[in-house]
Amino acid sequence: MDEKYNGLKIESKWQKFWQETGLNKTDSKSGKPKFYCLEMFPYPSGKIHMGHIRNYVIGDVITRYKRMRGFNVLHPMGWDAFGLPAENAAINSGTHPYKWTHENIEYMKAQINKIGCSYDWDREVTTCTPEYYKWNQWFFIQMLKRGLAYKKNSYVNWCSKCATVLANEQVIDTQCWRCDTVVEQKELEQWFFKITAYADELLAACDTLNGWPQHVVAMQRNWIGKSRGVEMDFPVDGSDLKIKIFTTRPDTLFGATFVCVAPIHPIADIIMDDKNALNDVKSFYGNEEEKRGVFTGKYVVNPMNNEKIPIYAANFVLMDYGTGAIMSVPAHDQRDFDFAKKYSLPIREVIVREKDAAVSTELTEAYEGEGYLINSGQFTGLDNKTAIEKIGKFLELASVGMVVTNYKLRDWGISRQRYWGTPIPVVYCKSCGVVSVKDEDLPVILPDNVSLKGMGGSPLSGVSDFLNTTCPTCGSNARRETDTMDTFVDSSWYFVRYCSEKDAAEPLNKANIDTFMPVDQYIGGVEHAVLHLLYSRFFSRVLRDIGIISCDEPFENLLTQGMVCKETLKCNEHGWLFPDETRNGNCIHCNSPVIRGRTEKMSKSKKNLVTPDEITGKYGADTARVFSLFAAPPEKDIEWSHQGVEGAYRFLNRLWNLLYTYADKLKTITVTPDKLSGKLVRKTHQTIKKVTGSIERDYHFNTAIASLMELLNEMSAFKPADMADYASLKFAFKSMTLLLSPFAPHLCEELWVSLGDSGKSVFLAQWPDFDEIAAKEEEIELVVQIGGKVRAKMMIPADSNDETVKAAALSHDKIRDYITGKKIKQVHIVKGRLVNIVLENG
Ligand code: ANZ
Ligand code: ZN
Repeated sequence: MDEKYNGLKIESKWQKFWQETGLNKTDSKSGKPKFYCLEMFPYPSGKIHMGHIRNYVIGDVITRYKRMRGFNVLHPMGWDAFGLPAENAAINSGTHPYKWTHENIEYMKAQINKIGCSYDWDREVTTCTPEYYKWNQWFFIQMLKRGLAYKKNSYVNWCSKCATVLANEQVIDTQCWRCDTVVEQKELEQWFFKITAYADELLAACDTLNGWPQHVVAMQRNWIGKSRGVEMDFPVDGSDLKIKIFTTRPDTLFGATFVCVAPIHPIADIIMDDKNALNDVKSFYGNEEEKRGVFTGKYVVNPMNNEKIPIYAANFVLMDYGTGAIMSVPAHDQRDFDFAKKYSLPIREVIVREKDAAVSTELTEAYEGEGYLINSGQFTGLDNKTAIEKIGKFLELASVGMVVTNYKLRDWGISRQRYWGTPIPVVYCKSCGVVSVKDEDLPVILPDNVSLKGMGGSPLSGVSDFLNTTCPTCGSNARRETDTMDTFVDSSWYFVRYCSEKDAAEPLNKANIDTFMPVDQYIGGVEHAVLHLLYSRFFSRVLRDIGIISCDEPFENLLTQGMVCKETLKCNEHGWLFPDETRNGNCIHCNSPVIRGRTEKMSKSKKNLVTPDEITGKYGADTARVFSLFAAPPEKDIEWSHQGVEGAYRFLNRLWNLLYTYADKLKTITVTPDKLSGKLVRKTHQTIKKVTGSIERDYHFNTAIASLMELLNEMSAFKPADMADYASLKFAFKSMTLLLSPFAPHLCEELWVSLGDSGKSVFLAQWPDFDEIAAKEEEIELVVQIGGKVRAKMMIPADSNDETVKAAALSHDKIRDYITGKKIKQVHIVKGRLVNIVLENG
């Protein structure tokens, strides 16, 4: 052991050691219970940021801890490697996406390895490789066979100047990212996955996601958005046309004072002559901030009361939900209320809070709550829940309506008119139509001789030797599909691929998958709380139905980690500033005072980024790890602070220095824990208990580290006098090293060697057990007096404070009898000896 702690020097050594000795590898056939620990894999953008680091370090601590607890842990890592940034880099700088991506992966992998994460790289997944995306294609074909993949028309963003389809990310404030042309909507035929076929199951299973943060489960439920309501026809006055509306509130039918259709509803064009006015509303379609509408000039008849009410085209009515048309009840729906106020339409109350209550003289807002019906013909007086059922039935009997269930969830559009993605494995044949590529011809390889100038439709349509092929069925000339898949497809099943090794003969071996799935602990950012998780839950069910996996839910437990934040600096003139753009509190460009801004998520644009290299390069990975784990529990945001990093670094140094002073002496001592006693031994047992508890209880690593810091204080204060003391100290050091090892793995390997009795990696050792009795506080005997007479004796923890001593004395069995019904004047405590209770009048 060197005299001075040097993180950099020891870290690369141990990282190499772990790789070479296969310590991070997972054996699919191990007899131990399995634990699958997974962090969301990164997009290889080129740089690892502190958010990644925090994510991986949390996963690594769990992994190392579980291994020491005897689990066979699967802890893999890979790359979500298809996607737009690589393609944009190609368009902008001419680097091929393949080259760009692979260089980034190499670089990032080195960065990840530098923080000492124990990944089994033999299972590395890179989604842009044919070995991987072959399976995207195979799943697609399976889904096509089952009617779970289909084509329909849908809109894409189109830049007429560049003559290209734009991804949503390439549309900036309604304009093309490259040429600022206003983006149009163009209708194209596209591929969809029928996630709606699983809507009910995905929703019902939300109740089983007990290991997820409940706000994330709520987001899943909302996104699926199941609602039961009524679809009913309103005949258009003076014509044969009908408008079908969807409502969840048929109980308010007597309060409908107008009907609204989406401006892009086909009927709007039919019934409305003033196209300019209609187009104006269309241009505000879906705009959440402003409600806009226009009277169409026509009326419908409310089939319930035969009342004639006007039809409006309104921007807030969406075409792809329900029927694209609604009945508007301003008294009981706030949006309708706002609309009615704006266009001076009548507002009629039909629900009141108390039975038979009078209507309000003037409503200032909609009443959306429960209540009783008024002004509602034969249904007047019913409570509204009953009325919903009765009116639903009534409408069905009268054949004007039907009770239906609607979902907000839409089928998943997976077609992308992009290059850097998985080719969709179908061909178009003049005689056979849409034909899937045969399994034995998979993968359909993404060609690399493509010109990426950012012009035209799908880049693949310009590659003639890709485009032109023969039909798998009839052999005549055919054309390949040139769309590629949404990259969310890649990330919807990568965790299944990890269950077998990279070069496995059977990449989706069922036995391997059944060994490891489901993921026991998934860790990632809350920004994926809806889509990625929902798509993965959907894919898992499809894979289950195909027979690939056996579980329903892919992720047993989910931890959404908080963000890494830092203070921002700003100059009125020069905007955000890097710390080194300031001097003595002033901007170096203009010398005006720097404004210390809010603490915000680290980002390049706010110039408050700290790179992992800065920290690992200066202090070493263990400091970076301990700081990021100590700053807050994993689910909370952490604020980056230089003092915090320094504090973590000091802690590790103190531990190192302390062991250095004792190392030679301790090396030769053997420890038999159950023969030891004393304050330090007790503290050690208590620390084992606390650290284990903090990890088991929601991974509260911050309190675990705090307990270790406390133990170190006690160890520093300890002055060993004899061999027994040295044995106690060694026990404390060994326990400290084991407990700290998931957090600061490199340092602890080094300490473990210096403690000297195994010569093996600390990670091959068992997690320490504590002894409940040994962990118990030392107790002392106190005399309890009443008015100076000894009445009882009691045992109490030696370092109890006065409050505790007083409470214990007053609640003592023997004392209670003397004091019940009496007033206590004073309680006098002589530390370590006695408690005297002085009673009033006594
Ligand atoms: C009349 C009514 C009265 C409504 C009332 C609400 C309150 P959820 O629960 O989300 O399914 N709606 C229906 N289709 C719509 C569309 N395409 N665009 C915009 N709004 C639409 O909401 C269903 C309610 O949202 C429906 O019930 C309808 O307004 C509106 F006191 O009908 B309701
Ligand atoms: Zn453009």
